[in-house]
Amino acid sequence: TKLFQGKRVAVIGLGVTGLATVRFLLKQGVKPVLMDTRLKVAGIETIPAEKVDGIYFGELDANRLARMDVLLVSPGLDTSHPAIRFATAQGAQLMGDVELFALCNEKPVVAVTGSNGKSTVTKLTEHMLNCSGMQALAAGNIGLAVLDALERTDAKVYVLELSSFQLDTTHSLKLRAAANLNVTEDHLDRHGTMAAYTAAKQRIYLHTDVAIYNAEDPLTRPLGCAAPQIGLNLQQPQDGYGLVQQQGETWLLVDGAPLLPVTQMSMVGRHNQFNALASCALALAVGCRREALVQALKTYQPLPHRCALVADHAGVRWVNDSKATNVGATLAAIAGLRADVSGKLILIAGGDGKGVDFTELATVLRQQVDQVITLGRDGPAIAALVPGSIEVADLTAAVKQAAALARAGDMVLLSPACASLDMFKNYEERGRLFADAVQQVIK
Ligand code: UMA
Ligand code: ADP
Repeated sequence: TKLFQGKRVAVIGLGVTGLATVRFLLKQGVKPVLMDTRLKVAGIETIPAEKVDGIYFGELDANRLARMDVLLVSPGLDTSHPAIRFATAQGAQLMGDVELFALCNEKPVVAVTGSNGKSTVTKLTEHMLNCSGMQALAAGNIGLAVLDALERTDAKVYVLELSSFQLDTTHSLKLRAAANLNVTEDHLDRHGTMAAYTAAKQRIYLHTDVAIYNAEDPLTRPLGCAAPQIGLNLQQPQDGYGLVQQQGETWLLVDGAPLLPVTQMSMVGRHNQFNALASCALALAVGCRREALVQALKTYQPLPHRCALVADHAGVRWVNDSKATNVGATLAAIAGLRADVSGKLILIAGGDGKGVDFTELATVLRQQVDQVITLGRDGPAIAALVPGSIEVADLTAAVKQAAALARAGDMVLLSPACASLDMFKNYEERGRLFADAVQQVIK
């Protein structure tokens, strides 16, 4: 309750994060000023107007901000906004909801960041700990605001998914273990450079007891971090983690001993073997039982829209990987699935590329994909990488085109390498429409 006593506090951004922050501050007896650059936001009516010190919509007022002592800024808002810069130059303290969580939380926490695989590792780690009877709760970028999670008395340990934006405004989060899964090009429209994006992800290691990184991705290697490190390496086991051959099968090697054959995991694909190792390392760091790791890996229900089989009809498999919103994710999906396809791999890609360079895709598309079908704003840029690509107007047309080409043994994979926002509400809607269109063509 001493928190922010006598201080003027602004909550900037009133989405999921902002509203949770306001609820938290009201409980602490703080009367914040609320702002959002949008003209209206859903859910604001749940906040009693008399309990706060004003609600301001529209462009941020630099002078109003400069009168504040503390700015609690949402992750969706660019902290390089001139009004925010002006206020911090006058001495206002900038922090995010995760920092506020860190200042108040007393339970053990593990956390995950990375360009791809965060949600999978977060949910899988939560499942492992719950299989071990530990009452874990996943929160953060996965959807449940960390300050709402803080109120949950049923939670005994937190598994946080942290975005680069959340890490940028977090300074004192103490972790039992931290994992940075990979760093590939994404969000450059906000971070500006790969160096800035990489540095934001490195912040996860600031105060951790164990630093888990991807030994095959140099950008994830902890810099200036004194904590014990675990490098995860699928090519060559190290630090007790990797893949080993045993009884003619490939097993996960976890903490120095074989754990389980990968064929017994509920998830497929090489990237998910990596995700499994990361989750095991995180879960063990907070005392998960080994048998619970095994049970969890066998029973984990993959999240929808991530390499999910939506139909298997006349020998053709249709896979929805709509969550692949950047190049790295699509490369992982192709690498993970290709070996399992006896016939042609037909890829549907395209959408909003967020200003990235697609050339990294070219070789893989030419060598591993048999037919590329593109749509969306940046569809033409992807089609231009591969001779013989087919450009279509929308997702339904893409599915029809794929159905006309597919034969028994083939796989049709929606893995766009792009955000969905040019044509859909979000990646979930894109994935659902894909599944619906598939049902139409196979019936
Ligand atoms: N916005 C404004 N003006 C404002 C505040 C926000 O225009 O004053 C816009 C933002 O640019 C953004 C949208 O409103 O387009 C939402 O931003 P927000 O900060 O209010 O977001 P929240 O609703 O609080 O949701 C955030 C995370 N969203 C972002 O970081 C953009 C959610 O992750 C997260 O689940 C939630 O907090 C709870 O912790 C979503 C996400 O898309 C899944 N994350 C990005 C990603 O994974 O790529 C980083
Ligand atoms: P995030 O929460 O980071 O977006 P998800 O677990 O939701 O990650 O997975 C998003 C996409 O990234 C999936 O569609 C999948 O194809 C791909 N992916 C998952 N794990 C990895 C990984 N370890 N490396 C690269 N790509 C991955």
